[in-house]
Amino acid sequence: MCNQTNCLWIRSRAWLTIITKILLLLAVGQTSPTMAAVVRRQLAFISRISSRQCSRCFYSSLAAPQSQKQQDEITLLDQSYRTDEWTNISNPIIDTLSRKLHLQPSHPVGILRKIIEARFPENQYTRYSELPPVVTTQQNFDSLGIPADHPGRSRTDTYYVNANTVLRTHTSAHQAETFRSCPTPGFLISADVYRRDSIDKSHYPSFHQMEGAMLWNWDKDTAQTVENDIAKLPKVDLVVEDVPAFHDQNPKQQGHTDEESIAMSNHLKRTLEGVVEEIFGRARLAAGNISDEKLRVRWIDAYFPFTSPSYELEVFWEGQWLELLGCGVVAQSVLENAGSSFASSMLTIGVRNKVGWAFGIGLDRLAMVLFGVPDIRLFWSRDERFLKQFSPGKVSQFKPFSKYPDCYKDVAFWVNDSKISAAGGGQVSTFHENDIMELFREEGGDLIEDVRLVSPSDHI
Ligand code: FA5
Ligand code: MG
Repeated sequence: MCNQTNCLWIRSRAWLTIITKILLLLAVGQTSPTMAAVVRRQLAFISRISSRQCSRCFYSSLAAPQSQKQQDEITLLDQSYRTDEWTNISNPIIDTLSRKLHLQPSHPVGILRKIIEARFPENQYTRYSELPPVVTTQQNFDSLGIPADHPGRSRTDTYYVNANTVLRTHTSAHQAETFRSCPTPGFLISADVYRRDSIDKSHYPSFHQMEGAMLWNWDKDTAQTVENDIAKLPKVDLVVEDVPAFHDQNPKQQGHTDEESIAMSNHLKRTLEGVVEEIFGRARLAAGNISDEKLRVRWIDAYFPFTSPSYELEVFWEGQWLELLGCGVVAQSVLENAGSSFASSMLTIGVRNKVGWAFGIGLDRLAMVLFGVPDIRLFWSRDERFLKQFSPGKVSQFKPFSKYPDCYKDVAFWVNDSKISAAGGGQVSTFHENDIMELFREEGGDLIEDVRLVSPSDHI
């Protein structure tokens, strides 16, 4: 029986058992070469999990880690931050902060960044790729009009350094400051971003995005100016399923004329179609696919609090639709408020008399397609057999260097009885599956491919 005074389960009345299925990846990229070593590592991991003094403490220790609770500071990239009850950053995440894969010229994510950047003329789009990942909640959420009760702000979805500071969850966190300070009409921001999420072959809690944006002066000629700029874009040869520029469910903004909204949406869409054609053309070549069938893409209406109208772009690849990016016409409120938190909290300078578009594209899943990498976690490998396969500016197909069959383990343990919710809504003590994912990742690292809740039961 656990006798720790801070153990949550002692105070709780009803109990729930969760049987969790762990898929241990016997791994491509793993350094120990023999099956025996792999199995030994798995068993050691399982026994570490099951030999904990009190399995109920899993949750309590995750919600308020002992080490972090006792210390009131956390060090991230050589800088100390005050911690509080919102702090939920685990050690594996701290380890990834310094990796900066998008800056490595021989890494697939870095190579892809360069390929995309090359599509955007340097004199029109300033590049930013070293903005630090620790940002304020003002930058990550408030500057973009993301409301206080948005599920993405909850502790179960976002890594909090403390109540006011997070690891950026998207590159849009830098939109406002960059709109203010950028010397060219457009910019590209590439960066590592962090989200608490489930673990599988295409999800990793750290990944990379590239943000792009373009602004025009807002005056009576804007629509015509944008139309002229569309005519200068390189022509693309794709099969495109489009949606109307705007309609009631995906409206233009008050103040924008129909012509302005349509012109900006078209400039945005044609620009991004060019990027996709380039990337997937290279992916086909690298994979030796010489079919002359045209690539299919489709635009879908979307919603983001900081753009309107908003869209997502998907590409049809290997038999399924793959989501690539979110984008839209920048909300005037974002531009008006841009810079308020940086100049002075009392002063809002804003970006006046400008209109434009923005997009955010995920780099990791695209790099998986481009380089034929089957698992997103391979990007974090430090194994030379992975890293040595790639060279700057070159798109090559990944060659698997070691493969073992998957191995499943079932683990049952007790947790606090509180609801198992999809999103915690910002509550500090609400249980969430992501907490368990984090726990397993902290113990087992990248050896664990997938953790799944198989059966919740309260009959034990
Ligand atoms: C955003 O992050 C918005 N900031 C995008 C945006 C920017 C919209 C500017 C409007 C204007 P979303 O959460 O959908 O949106 O992520 C954008 C892209 O990042 C996705 O399309 C996907 O390619 C990638 N992405 C999202 N989550 C993950 C993940 N867990 N792992 C890998 N890639 C991801
Ligand atoms: Mg999305």
